[in-house]
Amino acid sequence: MILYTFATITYILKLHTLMIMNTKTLAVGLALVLAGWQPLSAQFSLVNPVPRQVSSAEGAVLHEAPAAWAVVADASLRQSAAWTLLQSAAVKPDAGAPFTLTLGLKGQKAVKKYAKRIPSHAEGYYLSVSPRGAVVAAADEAGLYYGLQSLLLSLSAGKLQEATVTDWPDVPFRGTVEGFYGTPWSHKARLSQIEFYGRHKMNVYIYGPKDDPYHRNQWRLPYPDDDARRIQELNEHAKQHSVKFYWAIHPGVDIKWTVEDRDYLMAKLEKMYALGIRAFAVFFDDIWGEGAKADRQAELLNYVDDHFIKKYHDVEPLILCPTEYNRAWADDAKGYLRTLGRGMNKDIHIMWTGNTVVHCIDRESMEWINERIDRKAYIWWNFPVSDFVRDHILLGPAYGNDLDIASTMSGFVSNPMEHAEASKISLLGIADYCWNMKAYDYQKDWELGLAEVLPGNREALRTFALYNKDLGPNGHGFRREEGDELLSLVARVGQGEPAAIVELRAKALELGRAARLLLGDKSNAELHRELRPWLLQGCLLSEYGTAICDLALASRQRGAAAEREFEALYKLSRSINAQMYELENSDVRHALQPGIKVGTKVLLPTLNKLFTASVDAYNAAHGTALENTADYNPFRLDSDVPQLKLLPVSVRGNDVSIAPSLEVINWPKDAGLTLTADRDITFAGMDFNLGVPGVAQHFRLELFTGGQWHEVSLLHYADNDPVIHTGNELGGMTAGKFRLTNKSGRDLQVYFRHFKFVKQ
Ligand code: LOG
Repeated sequence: MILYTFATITYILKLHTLMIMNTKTLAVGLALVLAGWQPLSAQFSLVNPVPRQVSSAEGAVLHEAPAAWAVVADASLRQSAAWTLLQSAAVKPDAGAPFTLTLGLKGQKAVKKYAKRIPSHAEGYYLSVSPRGAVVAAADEAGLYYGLQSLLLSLSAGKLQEATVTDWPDVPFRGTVEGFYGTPWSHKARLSQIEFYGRHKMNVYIYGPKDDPYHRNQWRLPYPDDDARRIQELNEHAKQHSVKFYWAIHPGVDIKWTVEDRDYLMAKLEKMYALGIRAFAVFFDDIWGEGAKADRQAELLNYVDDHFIKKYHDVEPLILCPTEYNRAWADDAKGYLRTLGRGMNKDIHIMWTGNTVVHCIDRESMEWINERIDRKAYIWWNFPVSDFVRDHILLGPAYGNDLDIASTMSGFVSNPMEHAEASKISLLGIADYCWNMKAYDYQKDWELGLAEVLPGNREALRTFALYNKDLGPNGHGFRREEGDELLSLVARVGQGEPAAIVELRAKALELGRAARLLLGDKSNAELHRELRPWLLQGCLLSEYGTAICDLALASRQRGAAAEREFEALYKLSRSINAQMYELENSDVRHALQPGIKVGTKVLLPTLNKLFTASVDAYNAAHGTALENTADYNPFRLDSDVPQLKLLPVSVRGNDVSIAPSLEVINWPKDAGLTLTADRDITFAGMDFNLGVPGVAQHFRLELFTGGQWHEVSLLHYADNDPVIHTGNELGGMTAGKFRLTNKSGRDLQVYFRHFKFVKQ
């Protein structure tokens, strides 16, 4: 027997191919590679997450996969998720079949012979496959489920590979937290997610959508019957797929540290227990004030742990999402994190999003947090969540987390997009990352993710996804690679090379074809529904691109015909641009964060630049004054409030808005935000919402006009209304900039729910 991992196999394969190529016997060599090497790894290379260790007999050949098997297993396993999985397998059970499938847990008779080979890790399994039969011997029921899954995947191409596999996960808790703001997932989407997690060896789904009232704003109230029934069904479904269903409660918004509120919380948890839920989390994110006190939170969580979690013997360890859930907000002097670390029972997990709210995770930051909370942090990774950039859809791969930090964390869950189906593209990678970090290959997993959600048109989806990876400018400053494959082409376009413009045109065309094709593909109806607004925008962007490339080429021609052509293309480009803008403002937009954006990192800016350059060239040659701006934003935001300074400013007609933020804003005393225009504007009105009734008195709004700052009064519509406006005072005033300052003399905590002004 030889033992090697997949990395070694691939390496050997490459070496082999290279040697063969050197001797110039390519054809023979390739045949050898196919016949001699590839089959050895072929069937188990179908298994994802990549198993930790696979060994295969030297010279082994592939066999036909069995059509039926005689199953040997302890009767107690009939209740297990593995058993349910077995029922759905293509290979059918048949007591008389010559091929046997032996299943068992450590200590069970059926797998006694293999006891020593079972990994001593939770969820681990040992799998051996021979032409006569297969054995899955596992550390526990989850391991059995995963081992069986690996076996089924290896058989999925109809071939059987002789091999033994030893496998277990890197991270104990792997999965997702439905923890975003916005429309919660549908019941159907959740059922489908849970199946997906089971298939990809994720074992956690934390239910915590910010906009489920019974999770957050009305946490004291029990679920209405229909909702309760659905949650029950999700929990059952999760069990069948070896996924732990966590139900999370978010009481921090208005909790009082009284016995009465504690009892409300306990009563709600007991109700959920009665529904069958056996895993719980308590969230205190995005709040301030009373609810944010570390000692109180620790006391409450310990109470829940001692009097609820431990009262039962079948409940998973409790999870807390703290208020200071990232390093940028952690104030060592106040000691919030250390208070939790010291004061909270050691079996309670503490969630952590990394150095900032949205950030990749590295070793140094894990050491930093673990030391403070005196336990291994449970990662809440804010990717691919898009609730703060709802104009983008994120179809790129999951990359950027260190690959040597498995042992530093207790769990890793991703917070996905409200677009459940589209989220699967990156979730597939996250599942693999958590299972076997060292073997993680995000690019490979991205391809697998695309194929999984749309097998029939994966190429088109891939092309489309190339333009939907980055988030665009955002308050968290979190960006993703998009369009790197275009950069050398873009440089050539910048040099004015006509061949490059032709190539860019082809790229735009290719995007349009992909988007158009996908618009007609409803094989994954949910994915189609989620992508539709961006597909429509992709079609327009493609038309815009081809028009601008044609325009750029026409601008180089001389003569009356070329001039007519240029002017026609000019009109066309502007018309498409206007349609893109209209689409962004059509009924598919989101009220708080309007817009539907595609290709914003490289393609769109390149096209806009090419448009401007071509129009400038034309104007210079013809003495015309055609408007040359394609995408122009006259406003710049500056702020010494760290959480505000990166927020993008958008202009729609006469409306100018600063993007909202979802988190609590720590607004230092005397700090402010300044919005500068590149010319004077006349104001019609302004309103903004800092989430706190009465807070207007603590802020000063000033306009810079006539060389000095001019104060404008701020008012609330009503005592209990947080919205702030400028009454009649602002209308008609002209200024080049304004600033809003915290004049209260102390640091303030507010939200930044919306900020808008209208110009005349
Ligand atoms: C929220 C989360 C939201 C995410 C991204 C945590 C712990 N809480 O700023 O609900 O989806 O950021 O916007 C958060 O991340 N607050």
